[in-house]
Amino acid sequence: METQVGIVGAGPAGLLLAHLLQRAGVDCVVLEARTRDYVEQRVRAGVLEQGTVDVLTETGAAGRLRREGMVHHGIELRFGGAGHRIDFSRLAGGRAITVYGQQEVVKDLIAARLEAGGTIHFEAEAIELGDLEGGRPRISYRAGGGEQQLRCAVVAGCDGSHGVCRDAIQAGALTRYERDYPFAWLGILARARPSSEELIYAHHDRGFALHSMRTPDVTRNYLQVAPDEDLERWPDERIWQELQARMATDDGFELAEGEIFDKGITPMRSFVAEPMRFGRLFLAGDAAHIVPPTGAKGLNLAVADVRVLARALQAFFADGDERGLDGYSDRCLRRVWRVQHFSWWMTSMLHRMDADDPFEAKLQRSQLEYVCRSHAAATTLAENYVGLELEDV
Ligand code: FAS
Ligand code: PHB
Repeated sequence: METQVGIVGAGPAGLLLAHLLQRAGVDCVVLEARTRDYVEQRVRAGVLEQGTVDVLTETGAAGRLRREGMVHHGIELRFGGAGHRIDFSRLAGGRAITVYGQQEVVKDLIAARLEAGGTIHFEAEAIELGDLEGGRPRISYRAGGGEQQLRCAVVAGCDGSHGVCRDAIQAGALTRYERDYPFAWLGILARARPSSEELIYAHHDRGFALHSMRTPDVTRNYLQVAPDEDLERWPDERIWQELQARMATDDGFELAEGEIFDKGITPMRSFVAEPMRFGRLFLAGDAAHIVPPTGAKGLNLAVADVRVLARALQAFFADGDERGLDGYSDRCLRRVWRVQHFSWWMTSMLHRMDADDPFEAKLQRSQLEYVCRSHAAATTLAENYVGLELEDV
């Protein structure tokens, strides 16, 4: 099989890239190891930056998002028994976030690609990449019980943090930056109505908690737990008890409870691979970087990468102009490190770091109070949270 761009992975990065390239008349093939059903059911992120909503809207993939997404103009930081609102309208020039499940974005992009006559090869697992430094890289993949080959001019490695593309880069050509956090998130989906208009990020002596949502009848809540926590030790009633304790306020706030129908534990780590390009291979999304979800950036950073990559590929295939491709890695890494810093900062400010370090706890409290009192500090949080414009980074 031959194409211009071979895309490995049908997550948000791979699917949005295919969507943008198809609109630009660039031929591409998407290889996805899992089934369509699996990728459309996989529960992950839920907060879309303004820039992510804008690119989906501009490219005609936001019909359902505009109807069903929940637009929020702020978040609440909760600590010391009280809540403090960060007002995006006042602090971030009216830019907002939209709460809409990642799997819904994935469903919409798959539908958009198939409606436009594009193909996605599901249950097609890339197993090896070759000739990345030549003009016609090769992707070997397993599908239909046999091994097949895809020849292309460029490979887009959008296969997430456990894919094959990053590992295809020869040793020594890649620098890895890593930080693991001494905790994880226990996340649930519950049939309960949201207990607030906006997301609540709670800092508490018992640990961090987050109240988020998916629809007017489904909430998404997270608890800080030990990195090696065993889900078996968290029956539903214990989860609700802990959420209520950490979300409590002096004026008697209570979280609406309901049937928990999804439960999972997500490790917390920061990771960056530099550069994001090797020959004709371009990494995008989780294949190149991981952020702790406290800043709600994972999905949005993947989208920002492919917006830059799509423009560069369009110029390359239209007029042989390689400047965008040559600048891709540096351009994206500027944003990656901005987002890494913001996600680390939110994580450090809001999680119980080390129970035996009262000095750390006092620093956190001072940081939280400053962010809620200082216009300058609140603006920093707001503009990073709603997402900085591509050009501004
Ligand atoms: P993805 O991982 O989404 O997609 C990669 C795709 O490549 C997958 O479909 C995979 O099946 C496929 N693939 C892998 N290897 C392949 C191969 N060899 N051949 C073919 N296909 C292959 N972010 C938040 O903001 N909030 C959250 O709550 C949150 N929760 C998360 C929970 C988990 C468990 C994970 C892993 C991430 C979470 N994130 C969250 C971050 C998440 O949103 C990611 O940033 C986002 O999925 C990145 O998108 P992609 O780069 O497209 O990678
Ligand atoms: C979510 O709704 O899944 C979510 C929201 C905010 C975060 C992380 C996850 O920071």
